[in-house]
Amino acid sequence: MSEPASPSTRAHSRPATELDAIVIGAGFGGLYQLLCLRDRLGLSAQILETADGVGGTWYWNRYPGARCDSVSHSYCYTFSRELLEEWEWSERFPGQAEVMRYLNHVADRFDLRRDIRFNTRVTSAMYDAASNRWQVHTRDGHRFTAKYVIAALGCLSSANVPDIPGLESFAGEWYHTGQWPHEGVEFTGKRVGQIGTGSTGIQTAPVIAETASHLTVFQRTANYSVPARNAPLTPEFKRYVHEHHEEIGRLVRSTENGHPFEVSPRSALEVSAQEREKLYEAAWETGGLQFRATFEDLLSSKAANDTAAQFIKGKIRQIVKDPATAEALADIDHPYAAKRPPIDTHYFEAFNRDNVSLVNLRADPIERITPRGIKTAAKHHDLDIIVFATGFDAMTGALLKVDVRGRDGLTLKDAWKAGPRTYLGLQIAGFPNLFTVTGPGSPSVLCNMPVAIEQHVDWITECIAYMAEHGIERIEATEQAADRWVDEVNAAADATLLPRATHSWYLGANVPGKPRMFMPYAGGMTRYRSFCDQAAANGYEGFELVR
Ligand code: N01
Repeated sequence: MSEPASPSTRAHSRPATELDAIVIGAGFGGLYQLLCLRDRLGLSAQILETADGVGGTWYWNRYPGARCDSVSHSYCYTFSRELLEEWEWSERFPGQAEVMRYLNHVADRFDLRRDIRFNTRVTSAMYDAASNRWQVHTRDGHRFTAKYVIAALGCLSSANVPDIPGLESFAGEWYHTGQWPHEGVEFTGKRVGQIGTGSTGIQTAPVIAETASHLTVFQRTANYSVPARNAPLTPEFKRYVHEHHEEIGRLVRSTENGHPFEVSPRSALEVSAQEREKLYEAAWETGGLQFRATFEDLLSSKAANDTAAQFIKGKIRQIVKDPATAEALADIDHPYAAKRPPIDTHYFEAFNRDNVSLVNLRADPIERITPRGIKTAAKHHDLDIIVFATGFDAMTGALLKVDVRGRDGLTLKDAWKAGPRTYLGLQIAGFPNLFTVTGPGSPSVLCNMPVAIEQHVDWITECIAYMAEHGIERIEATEQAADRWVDEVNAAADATLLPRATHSWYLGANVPGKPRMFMPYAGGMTRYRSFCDQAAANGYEGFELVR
């Protein structure tokens, strides 16, 4: 998957396309950013997008069962009243196809396609100090120059295929869930092996099991999951949503994680065991990520968290009939929600099917992939298809695949050698006029993504407008501000149980050799937004502005 580090010679012979701004990526972030730059600020701007359509992560993650974990009425833009009024979601948790319909509708509704260049992979972005412009090169040999580059590549867009020996020898088919073929995969009558039991694996296993002759799930780390309880939206609920757009918008912007539910103010330890059980039962019946909000201290107190962990483990043991399988599924080694908590549709129930089995890799590790399947220490598993639900080189992987060079030739790879270092997740010291939408160091993946994205895009847009108004040509986060921000990001994470899941992708631990650093900002959206707003109100404090 390595990209050419420098533009082809062919590229030099073509004139560069000159723009005010280049946006990389046509997902939720890029689409809204283009609209703001072009239609609100009147700038010449283009999105460069690898895929042949809009959608970002939703374009690539078409695996069976792919569904949003945020409730539909909060998983949307709020910037346009008309858009809110004309769009109607059909299910509590929208499936991949419905989210794609929504994003395609947005692209058409705001006439965005004319400024999106599809099938265009950015290979390098280099800052030229003399002209104060970025030189952007694409794999197909085009050159662009722009004053601003806005990286909207998504937090979960660089697929992580583990380096398991023998993969190249496998005679069957194999797929990564994040690069799923558009024509789909036929599982009927096939022996399928699925590696990975994160949010993706937990969504896809029950669906694959419906048609595969056999599904073997290879689990390295057992995981919690709570039922999604997805369902079609009732006419009454649709009416409620249409009548309460403003209230819902206000709510998602006021909560710490951008979801339309409040976290209970109660501690799990201040109620009786009986009352606690009743509340967990009710939350289990309601389903969804809201389970996390049953008590205020689930992510700050290990003792409180243990009560939720024990409840879910108890549910797993109740649901899964085979005691050995139940034990392996319930043998979870980290606090509940310290890794991104999955929600599911009959995941644990799938293990009661005759055609589904579990391999506990902690007891029986993978040795290699063979032409016929997967060899673990204990036995050979014959397979026709291997599905890698093995996640992403999250938060930094996609941008680091681009050869980004800032001031004085500083490469992003060098700047982030010890882990991603940003100011507010919005800018990187040494990289003037480069902005990152939901970059590392911002709440991003700990928040309902469209809420985090709108906040970032609005901030970036206002910042660029301020620059134009004040004759400022260059903005760059200072080293001191970035240092302070890294301390804040670490302190925010350390105040929670999140870093205790030491194998989490939040820490970069899922990719061998990746520096370990807690990447998203765990201090909550309210606190985060006030840092951003304050910096702007103080004339972009923490940034160097050059006229
Ligand atoms: O990826 P993951 P994901 N051998 O990294 C295992 C978002 N999302 O695609 O835990 C064996 O969470 C790995 O094991 P371990 C959401 O934010 C959103 O599931 O490292 N196993 C783990 O079980 C989510 O958190 C939605 O020990 C290996 C799994 O693969 C994020 O995307 C839906 C392995 C990877 O889990 C990523 O979720 C889905 C190896 N070599 C996802 N390498 C919606 O809201 C990795 N694993 C729609």
